[in-house]
Amino acid sequence: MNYETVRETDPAVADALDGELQRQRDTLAMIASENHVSPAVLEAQGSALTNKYAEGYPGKRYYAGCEYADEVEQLAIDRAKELWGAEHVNVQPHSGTQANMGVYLAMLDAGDKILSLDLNHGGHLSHGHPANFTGQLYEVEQYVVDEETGYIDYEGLHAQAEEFEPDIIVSGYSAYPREVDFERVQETADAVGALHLADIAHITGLVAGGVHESPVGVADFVTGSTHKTIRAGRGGIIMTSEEYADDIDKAVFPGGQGGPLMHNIAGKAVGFKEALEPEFDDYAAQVVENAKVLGETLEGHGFELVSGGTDTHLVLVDLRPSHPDTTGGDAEEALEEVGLVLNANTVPGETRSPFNPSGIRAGTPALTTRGMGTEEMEQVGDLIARVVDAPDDADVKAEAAAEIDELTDAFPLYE
Ligand code: DSN
Repeated sequence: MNYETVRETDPAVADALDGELQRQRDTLAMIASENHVSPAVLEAQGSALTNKYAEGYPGKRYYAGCEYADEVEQLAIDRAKELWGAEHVNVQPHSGTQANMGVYLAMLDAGDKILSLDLNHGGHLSHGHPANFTGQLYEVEQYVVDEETGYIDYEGLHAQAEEFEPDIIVSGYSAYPREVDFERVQETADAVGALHLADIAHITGLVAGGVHESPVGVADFVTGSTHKTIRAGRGGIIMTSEEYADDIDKAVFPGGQGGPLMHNIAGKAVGFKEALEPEFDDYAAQVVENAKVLGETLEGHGFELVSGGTDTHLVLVDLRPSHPDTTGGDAEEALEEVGLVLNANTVPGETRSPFNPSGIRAGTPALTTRGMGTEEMEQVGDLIARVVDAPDDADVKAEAAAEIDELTDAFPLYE
């Protein structure tokens, strides 16, 4: 892989592209929302479809020349239906947030009520944060996890829903390590006459791979992004029943977006085809197994995991009990210096600021894509512990960096 053609036109951008490729090759990508897509997905995303305007949907476009755009979008839709078992799929949202926006625009009026998980407890900006359009347009109340157990407080959610009477309840999270009980949220939604949006952005691949309960056919709307655990082209997706199909399609286009990013939709189609292969189920199972071993290794070194473990692709570490003087930002920075990239994250009962919170979030999707297994997760867990225990020790960091070089060489990326 090289950027020779870009270099002829624009050496500055080519340098940055080369730098990013090398960065990904030489580091351990443990931001839980990231992954490494296949060369086929990359090629599709870099295709001539980027030039095409195709407002509308397959067979009903506002422009001529859409025969190949139609073909690609229909393939993406059909494959998504097969992967997740949805009745209706819209693959045009530019991102997971745009997918959520499609649902809100379709179903809510300004001032309507959203009940969603607090961002500090693992929620997402697009679920009603005051700095996001959702917090500005709608009336939002947030539920929490039980701070003792780290699990969603489903009873508290139910009681809050009875009191607040939301128009929509949002489940599905961005920093929640446990399996979500979508049926239980649905029972609450039914009891209070609310719609239910399950945002599975982080766990699309785990659901498709059969290692996490599916909300499809349970919740009214299922949204997600398509480049995280599912490892397809970058963007968003909405799944729903025939009942809401027209409302959703109109809310995405022309409601919230113009021309679809057809090159990204091609990347979605290719990634979905890859995910339909039986090997993808093995991949999804390995992602979860790797996260479990990573978590157990960290616990063995005295770290405290929110909820005491994980059922998913990520672990959330509360540094306060084991490292009271180390912030999530300190840990993130020291680990990045040695070549391990994860993110500082808020934790339930957060006592610091969101800019430098008390936790770190680490995910296994990208390392699993590189072929790493449980043995490597033990090594990575040991490495994290050594660096976070001594973030200012140059010898410890030099040794950790050398170990990461060996690991990344042993599991090469985009050769
Ligand atoms: N930025 C993503 C994450 O890291 O969870 C969510 O959009």
